[in-house]
This record gives sequence, C-alpha cells and structure tokens, in this order.
Amino acid sequence: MPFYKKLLISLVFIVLIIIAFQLGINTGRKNTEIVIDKSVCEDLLEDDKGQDIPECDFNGCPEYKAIDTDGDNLYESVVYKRIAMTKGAGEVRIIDEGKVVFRASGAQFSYEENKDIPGITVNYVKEFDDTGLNPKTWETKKWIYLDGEYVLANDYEGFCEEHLDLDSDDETITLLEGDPKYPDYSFELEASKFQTIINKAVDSETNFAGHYTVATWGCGTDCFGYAVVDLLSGKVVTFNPANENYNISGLDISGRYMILNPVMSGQDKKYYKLSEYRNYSDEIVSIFNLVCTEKSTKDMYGTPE
Ligand SMILES: [Ca+2]
Ligand SMILES: [Ca+2]
Repeated sequence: MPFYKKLLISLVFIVLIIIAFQLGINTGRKNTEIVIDKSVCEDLLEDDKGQDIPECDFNGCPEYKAIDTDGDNLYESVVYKRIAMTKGAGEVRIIDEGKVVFRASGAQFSYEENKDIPGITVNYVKEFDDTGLNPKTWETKKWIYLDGEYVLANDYEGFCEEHLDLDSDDETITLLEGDPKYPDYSFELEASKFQTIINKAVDSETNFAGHYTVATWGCGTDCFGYAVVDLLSGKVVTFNPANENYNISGLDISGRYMILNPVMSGQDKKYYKLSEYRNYSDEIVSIFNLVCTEKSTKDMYGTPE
C-alpha cells in the first residue's frame, strides 16, 4: 500500500476517534448537567446569608478579588464561583471579616466594582428564549452599600432620603473646641490655589460635622468648587475645584451629609458623607464618600417653554 494511502487511513481513523470522544463527553455532560433554578435571578439577594465560604469542586475553584465594597477603606473579599458548567451560571459573594454579607447569582453571570459608589454591580441573563439555550433578556443590578447593608440602587426621587439617616443629630460628632488649625499648603498643593478663600472659611467657623468647614467658590453659572477642611488637624479632607450644573445643600454642624443638587432633570443628585475612624496609630482618619445617588426628575429653573 502506498505511503499516502496509509497516512489517509490513519488520519480518518484519528478524526473518528476525536468525534467519538467528543460525543462521549457531550453525553457525559448531559447526564451531569445541573439545572439552573431561574428563580434565583429574580431575587438575587438570598435570605439565608449563609456563612459558607466557597471551595473548589467539580465546577472549578473560586476566584478571589480584594475590593472595598463598603467604603470603609478596607478590602472585602469578593469571591466569584462558577456554580454550573452550563449557561455560565455563577455566583458572587462578598466576605467581610469572615462573614458572607452578600450573595448574588444567575446565568451568564458577571460582576464589577461600582465605579462611583461603594457596592457591586452584577450582570446576568434574566430570560432565555423558547429553546432555553439562548439569552433573550439581560439584567444589570447595581447594589450600593448604605447604612450597614447592601441595597438595590433605584433611580426614583427620594430613594436616598429613605435610606439615609439625614435628620437626626449624630452623637458621634465631636465639636471643635479651641482655635481652628489652618491647612499647611505645602502639603495641599492643589488646594493652595484657593487658599485665600479656604482660609477665610476656616476663619469664619465650622459649618459641617462638628469640626469641619466647607469652603466654596464659584466657577461660572451653576458651577461651584469646594474644599472640606478638618479644623482639628488642618487637613484638607477633600478638594473639588469645579462642579458644573450643581449647587450645594445640606451642610449642618451636627450632620455628616452634604448634598449636591443637580440643576437639570436626568442628572444624579449626590449624597456625600463624612465618616471618621481610628487607624492603627489611633489617629482619626476622615473619609468623604459619595454614599447615595438618585436621578433627579425636576429642572431647577422649571421646564423651558
Ligand atoms: Ca471595605
Ligand atoms: Ca468592611
């Protein structure tokens, strides 16, 4: 038999083996297929916040990421685990100080860190077509960390007020006693351009969260910049030179929230919170975070006629 014929026969043989092998695997897979309970997609946050930390199994090993999902400047462990071989079913859990504090799962599941606010965003298939194989509709859910729990962000007006404790006097607030400290502008280079305005605000008195002052300046129509200064330490906690189409409200000496009100509907109304914690050297560290947003439905100047 000529060599090329032998080669051809061998090749055909190899191809047959591969096909047979593939068929075998597929049949095997069918038998071990895990059916995804689609109801988990409807209510992503399960009631039993089980303490189980995922382990390696038949579907693979968990993947860990360190992300600050609650805005406390410490990392939580975000664990992604494939929960079935089919339809890309996966689950994500947030583990904070050894406890599972959040779980979400679904088909074709993926997650990402929220870019603007502490929390997590998940994407998954909401519905499959009639064959049950092809995605028909997708859903994205943005969870934000608010007052100790992960809540689903909704864009209705009043959402933030519902979830934040805006009115009550905060007993953890320390009032400034004695003279305020001025910022050392050799460390606060950006803010140094506005030092005349900032120093004037430091002079005038504390207007925010007990021992802070918020200095503001204009930058055009419906535009303002601000700096938050800790009068105990002289530190500039945050500095933002220009916010276009916003004005400021909510500043209170006995409150920790600052609100940025949009001028136009469709913009986000933003709630910032000033929190404090003690670091390992027992120093007070101040953090100023965006903690809640909601879509504004009103134009500040009314709808143009
Ligand atoms: Ca954290
Ligand atoms: Ca934490």
